[in-house]
Amino acid sequence: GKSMIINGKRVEFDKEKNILEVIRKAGFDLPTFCYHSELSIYGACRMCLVEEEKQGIMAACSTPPRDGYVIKTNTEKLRRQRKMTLELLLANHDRECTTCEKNGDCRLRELAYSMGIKEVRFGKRDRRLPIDNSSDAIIRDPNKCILCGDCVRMCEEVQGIGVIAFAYRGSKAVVTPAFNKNLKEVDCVECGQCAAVCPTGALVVKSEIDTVWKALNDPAKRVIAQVAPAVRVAFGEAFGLKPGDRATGKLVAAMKYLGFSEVYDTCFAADLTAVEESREFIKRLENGENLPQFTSCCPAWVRYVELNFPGYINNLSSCRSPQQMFGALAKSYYAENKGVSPEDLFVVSIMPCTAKKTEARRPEFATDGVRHVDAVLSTQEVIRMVKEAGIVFEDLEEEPFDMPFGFATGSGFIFGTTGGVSEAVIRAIDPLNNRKVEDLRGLADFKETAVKLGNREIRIAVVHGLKNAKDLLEKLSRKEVQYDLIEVMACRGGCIGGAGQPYPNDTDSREARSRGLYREDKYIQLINPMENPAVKNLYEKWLGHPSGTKAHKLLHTEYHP
Ligand code: HC0
Ligand code: SF4
Repeated sequence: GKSMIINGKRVEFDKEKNILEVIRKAGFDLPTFCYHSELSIYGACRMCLVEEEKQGIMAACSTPPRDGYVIKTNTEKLRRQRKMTLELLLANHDRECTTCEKNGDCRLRELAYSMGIKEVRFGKRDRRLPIDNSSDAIIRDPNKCILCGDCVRMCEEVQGIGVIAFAYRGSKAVVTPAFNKNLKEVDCVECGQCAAVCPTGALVVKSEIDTVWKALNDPAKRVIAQVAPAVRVAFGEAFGLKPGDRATGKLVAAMKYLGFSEVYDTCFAADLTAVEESREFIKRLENGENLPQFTSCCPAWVRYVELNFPGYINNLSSCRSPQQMFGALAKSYYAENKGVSPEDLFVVSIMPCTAKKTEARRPEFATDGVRHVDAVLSTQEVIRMVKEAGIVFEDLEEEPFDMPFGFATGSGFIFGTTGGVSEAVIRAIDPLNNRKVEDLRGLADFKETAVKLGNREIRIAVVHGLKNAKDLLEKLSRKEVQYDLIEVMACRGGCIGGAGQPYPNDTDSREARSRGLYREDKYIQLINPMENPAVKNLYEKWLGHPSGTKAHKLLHTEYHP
């Protein structure tokens, strides 16, 4: 086989696309800002420089491996060059680290420390660019941008959106939406993935922590929470657990200490969604209308269809997402039962997602001006609140979710990973197909399967990452493919890969988190959402029949181009 020598160590290589991958395989790390194995190679940050015996200095990310290379990664010359590059970046960077949202996770800060930068020898640039605060989900501060282009490539290559790009040249270069517009004025779907790859504080998730503290400290408010499926398998990463490890019980306990009166499970609402969505699907199959049915629980995907494929709006399931079904129930059924007025009830969602912040603000999800979901915190925001409150997470005694919205079947759990919503719908339609939907599991870009329903064959396609959704919709428009049900999640891996999850949000983490949710599913006796006793009880006591008049009023919605 082919091999090269890295820092004196011989390493074989085969399919590695560049030297950087071989170096990492050899057990050495190199600093990078602009390299992501899932994005195209840009080679601009110049941090991954290495020295080859004959070729001299080269960028490891953009050089293909070659048999016989003898490479050093940490010579004096390289150290000097890297430090210089870093200092130049720092000179142009707003260095108000203590008040920066990215403080704990900033790669620039981390590298400045590990490389021992004590002073920046170059003058600071004097221009201050305006901060873009227009989005409900992310804040863009160009003064902290180091022009690595990660966000640009993420938005274009993975999400197929392409609303942010490089503009101007030389010292005036910036990353910005076209024509210097702000994010609200362009077709951004607020998926947040640009912020998830940003190495600095140039793109960060918009925090609602202060709003939630205020409500928690307000004696007139009763504050309750719902926790999304994907949060439980990522939350523990901040407290020494591995991606995919279950943190549910301790998370509930921590939230009680934070002051939430009750903590409920969005997985319960996901079961409810699967019930409604499957009834809707059966109706559409009978009438032959609006097929294929598109899942609609991912708000970035819904926004994407509204903006880019308005002709397909009626294909979206009219079901509200589990987040909004929960919100609607909280402000009606729950409020009435507890004798709390909807204004005094403060509903907080804990989500892996940034687009959920936007969804919760959509005017259709409010009654008489009172929002159904009052605030949305990302997984990372709750991690920060737990740390700020001085709660020693590791030592907590596990607590269960509260009832009546605290019980879920396996279907509710797998909603949080790509393929899960379709699998839940199949379980609700045809329980005999249970556990026969392996084709829809896993993190492949595109998945499909066919299941028998009576004597009819139902074709299902599953994609995640909006670029993959775009490709599928284009094929659908050209009538090259035909499906009855299409599931789309905007983020790769589904919600487990949401932009609100802890870093790194890479392939390995996503795989482990996904396995974690299937493990939850495996260890619960009930997997058919139709059999959820708490859901059944709710229909009996309050909603009437699945897909009935009251269920429609509270649990369904309409979309707007
Ligand atoms: Fe998801 Fe959801 S599963 S979108 O992927 O459907 O964010 O985790 O909470 O609402 O349940 C996110 C995750 C949710 C919703 C649910 C759905
Ligand atoms: Fe692009 Fe998503 Fe970032 Fe908007 S939030 S700029 S759509 S990556």
